[in-house]
Amino acid sequence: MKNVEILSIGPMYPTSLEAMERDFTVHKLWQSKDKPALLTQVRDRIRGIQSFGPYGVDAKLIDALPRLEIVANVGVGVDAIDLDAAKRRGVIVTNTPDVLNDCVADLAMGLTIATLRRMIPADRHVRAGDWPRGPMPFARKVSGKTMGILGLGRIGKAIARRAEAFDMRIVYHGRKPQAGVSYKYYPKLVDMARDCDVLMVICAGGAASYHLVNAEVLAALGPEGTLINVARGSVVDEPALVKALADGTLGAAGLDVFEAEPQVPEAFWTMNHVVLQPHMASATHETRKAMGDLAVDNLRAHFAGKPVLTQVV
Ligand code: 8YV
Repeated sequence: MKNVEILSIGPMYPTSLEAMERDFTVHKLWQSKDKPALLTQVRDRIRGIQSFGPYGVDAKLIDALPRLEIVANVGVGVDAIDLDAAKRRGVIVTNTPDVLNDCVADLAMGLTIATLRRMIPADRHVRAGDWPRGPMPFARKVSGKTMGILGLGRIGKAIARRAEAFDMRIVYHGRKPQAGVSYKYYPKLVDMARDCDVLMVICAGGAASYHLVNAEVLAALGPEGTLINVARGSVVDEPALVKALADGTLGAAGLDVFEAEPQVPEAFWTMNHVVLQPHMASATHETRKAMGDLAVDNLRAHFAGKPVLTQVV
């Protein structure tokens, strides 16, 4: 397959990249000092793109590559890929579902515990030598609380299983109730927010979920409520979140994702009731390798004339 040329538009796990470079001729756009020049040079030969979550594939890029057949994304979310443009051109798009469920769910629980139990301020309290001067203020209990899951998909269910082990009560909101699920379903997000202690955001990003978590939902979650977002920054109205946290309308937040990553509103930096992560949920050696390998397997399957493994469109 060495004669097949692939455009790599974002980094991936080193051994997966090596594997892709063994099988294909790979042009690494993300390493190029002159991206437009590289694109002009290779555009007529590129048959596949390997993309990575935040590095989008827009209609302009798809249309600039006349021989493009497949976009293999490293990541389950494909909100940064123009799926309509891909469909119009008959370009296959694949993602990396399931292999990241555990890690994203683990971090979601970690953020929940760290935020409610105030683990980051407590760590700072010890490091600053403040302990001998007095104890930390009390935190909030995790076990027994109600977690409202926005988006009970594969990862949402993995989070729910973990939360159940903490004796949390699980409720959920999504477009429709799911057959075979015993958790209570809320047709309206704002009603679920009013009834839960922790609002866990794990729905897909994109136009359909844009700013679903707005000022009204945050107010319903309330001064003793906690927002955890391991989905996409775009699902939450970020200025409304900053305001709700600043004026105490909302209790606390644990955030792995932001609206304009890697930019994080400076207002969050000094908030002790907010735990911040730089979009890390899938970022373990094991999972990033599994995601990279799956993307390469999709490319291999396609260029061997076989069906791809995890097709989105
Ligand atoms: C990645 C993700 O961190 O799979 C996704 O959709 O959000 C994460 O696993 C992302 O692709 C890179 O930011």
